[in-house]
Amino acid sequence: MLAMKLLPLATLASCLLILPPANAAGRKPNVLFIALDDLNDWIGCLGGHPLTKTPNLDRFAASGVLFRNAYCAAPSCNPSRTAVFTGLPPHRSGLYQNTQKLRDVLPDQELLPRYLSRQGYWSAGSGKLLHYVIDPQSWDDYYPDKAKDNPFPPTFNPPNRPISLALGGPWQYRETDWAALEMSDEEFGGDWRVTEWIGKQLQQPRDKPFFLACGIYRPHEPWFVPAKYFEPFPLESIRPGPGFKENDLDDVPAEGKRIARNRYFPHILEHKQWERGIQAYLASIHYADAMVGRVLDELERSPHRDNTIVVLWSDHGWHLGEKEHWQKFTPWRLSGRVPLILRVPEGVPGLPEGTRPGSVCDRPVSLVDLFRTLTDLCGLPPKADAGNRSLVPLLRDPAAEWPHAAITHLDHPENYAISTESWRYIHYRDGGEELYDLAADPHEWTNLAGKPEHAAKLAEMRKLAPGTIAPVRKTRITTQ
Ligand SMILES: [Ca+2]
Ligand SMILES: [Ca+2]
Repeated sequence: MLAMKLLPLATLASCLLILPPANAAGRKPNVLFIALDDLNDWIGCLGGHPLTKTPNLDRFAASGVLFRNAYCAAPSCNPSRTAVFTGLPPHRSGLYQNTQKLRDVLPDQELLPRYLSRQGYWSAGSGKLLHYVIDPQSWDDYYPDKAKDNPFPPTFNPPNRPISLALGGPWQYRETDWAALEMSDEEFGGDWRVTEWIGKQLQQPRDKPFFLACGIYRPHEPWFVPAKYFEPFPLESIRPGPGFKENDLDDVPAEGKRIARNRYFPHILEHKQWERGIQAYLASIHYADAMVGRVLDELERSPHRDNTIVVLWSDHGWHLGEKEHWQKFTPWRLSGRVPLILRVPEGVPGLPEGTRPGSVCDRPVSLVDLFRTLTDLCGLPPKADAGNRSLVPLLRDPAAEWPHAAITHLDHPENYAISTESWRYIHYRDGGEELYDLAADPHEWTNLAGKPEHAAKLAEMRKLAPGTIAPVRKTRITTQ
């Protein structure tokens, strides 16, 4: 009798030993993580510019949840990406600027890919995911070469630069330049190579769930892309973005004017390059969209298609003359608002029903919440210090109650913007303030901060600021 009773127990034990390291529902889901660089809301499904052509982003949005009020943690590459990969916003990490080196400021922080690897995942990436470094310790594999800590594959660089925009002086970023290149995608290299490698990874059988991160560099400058991507945008059709308004800075405080007037826009006007710049940005977006399409197509024919969460985001937006500004680094919506789309298949531990195709969510969310969102979706323990806000309730019901605001920090701890669903508040280190009613004024043309009838709303928005704001943490390197 004793032997007969023990046998099933032994059998059960052996069954437990051969189960995969996943929950009872099955294997952990894979994550395909697609980052775009400097892409503002000029995508079809966000309606940012009437001429833009982004059929692949739009079809992906139609298959999942499109967040229409998603904001970066900071409107520049390094702090925005660091926040995504650590789960720490700048006001907690002290990393606010492009010049602060990740591993000087946060030597021991575990980044998302390493965290997932420690939970049984295979983590790999390609292209720009962090700020011009790979951080090799964080990945199991990386293309082109983890050992060289350079995330960029070979990319064609035209000789005799600049091509379109004369160099105005040492203040000008030398990559602010644009041109249509008479070559194929493959000859151009760059993001084509990144997406080629990502596509190959998607076709491989895997004995572990994967975290696969695809860093697409366009529409980051320089706006050189193959000529075919310029074709839908003839120069005579080009118009400024819908957010442009003459004299829009008249009601902006002094610190806002200082940030806006960074010399680029007058320089571009002087050289009669405004329309050409807009054309090149649209072409670069169209190219980036085609690269996204390559990855989505590879996922469609991948054996992992039905068990892969897809996340697509841009690190921040971009101005092309709006508020007399050309570039990023501003507190306004055009810099801070980003495309964010998630698609979750059925059977995922944190959301067994998956996302509903064609969903839109207007709640204000931050990219810094992606870390916790992914660990929740994958059924993994949350990273202890990465904040506790998860987007899963909104993936389940995009209209769910959401009492939170999104904070976007500029390069100084006392310069920040707070976004709710209908309002935006901007605070400057010298005490200057702006308040915008997004329902009536989506382009932030009319600053209501000084209007007595909006005093109560202003007071309400001020209270949403973080209670504690970390100072800028010093690094060994102080120049870019
Ligand atoms: Ca960027
Ligand atoms: Ca204005």
